[in-house]
Amino acid sequence: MELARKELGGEALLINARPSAPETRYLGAYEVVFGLVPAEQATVPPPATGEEAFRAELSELRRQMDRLTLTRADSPAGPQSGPAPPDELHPSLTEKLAQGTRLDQLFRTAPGIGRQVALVGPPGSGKTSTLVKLAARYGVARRRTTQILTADVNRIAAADQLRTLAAILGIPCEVTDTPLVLSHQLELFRSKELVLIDTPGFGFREMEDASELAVFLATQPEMETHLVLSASMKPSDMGRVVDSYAIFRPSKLIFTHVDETARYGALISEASRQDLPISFLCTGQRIPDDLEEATVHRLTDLVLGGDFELRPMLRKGAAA
Ligand SMILES: Nc1nc2c(ncn2[C@@H]2O[C@H](COP(=O)(O)OP(=O)(O)O)[C@@H](O)[C@H]2O)c(=O)[nH]1
Ligand SMILES: [Mg+2]
Repeated sequence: MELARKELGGEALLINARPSAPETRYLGAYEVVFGLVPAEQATVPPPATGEEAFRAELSELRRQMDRLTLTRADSPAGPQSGPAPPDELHPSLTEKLAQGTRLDQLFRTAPGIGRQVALVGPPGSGKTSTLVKLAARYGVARRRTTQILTADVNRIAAADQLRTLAAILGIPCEVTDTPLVLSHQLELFRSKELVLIDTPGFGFREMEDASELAVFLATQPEMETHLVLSASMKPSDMGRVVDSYAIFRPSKLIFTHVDETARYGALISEASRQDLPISFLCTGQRIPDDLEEATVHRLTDLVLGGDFELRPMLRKGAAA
């Protein structure tokens, strides 16, 4: 970025970055394309020093990320159209609330990530974008040595998309097409302070294809697997997805698309039913801004904000 700004001026924008082809690698590890936007649109801050420079660099990265649109063509959990379906708490939860249990006692949160993290979940739930958010927040911002691995070789261009995003962050990204390769890579990168693994999204009818990867991840002692779910899913669909992903033995839940719904009953129901803590909430597409560490306070606030019928139940529980 520094060189580009020297040559092209403060408005230089990173348009593309990818690992160099073997024949041009002697020139450098990455091939980058810079461009200029008209002066009135340019918002690149003036060069700064120290902390300020680091922040400017981060916000520049963020701006670059925003320009890259991730595909969501295969998303069964896309934005809601039409009126929201009626909210539906799992009957056992409704019963507990009626008996006086407080809403905030029905679920747990466990924000943060371990050293080896895999994100699993249905297609379009937000695994790849969440992984990049985590890489920026827990890798780049904390200056940890980070490695991204992607097992998503099923979808055309999925790995390229992640590679591009990773290159912008300056994080190496390797494709891993079988659990055997993945196991070699985990060994190879065992000195990295953070290893993030992206996985393909498996639909209901594809869960059989998931079993080899699921067994591998579930039996890695150090692996922390987060199940990524769209908060805007219908409660019954979410329940089915969570049940089918049990083969991965996820230890935490991440809810994405929190900005696209006002109904959070399904989210709380599943967290409670599975007794799995919620680690993060994703509230939009911006990388890495739209990632929040889950807290009980924030979640109860969400539920009460969107679902007024629950208010008396919470009060009743609180009084009890
Ligand atoms: N509005 C909104 N969009 C999101 C959120 N998380 C991901 N997306 C978008 O959902 C689409 C699918 O995300 P992606 O990460 O590719 O899903 P994957 O198939 O599970 O890897 C992309 O367009 C993302 O930008 C979120 O929290 N809110
Ligand atoms: Mg993906």
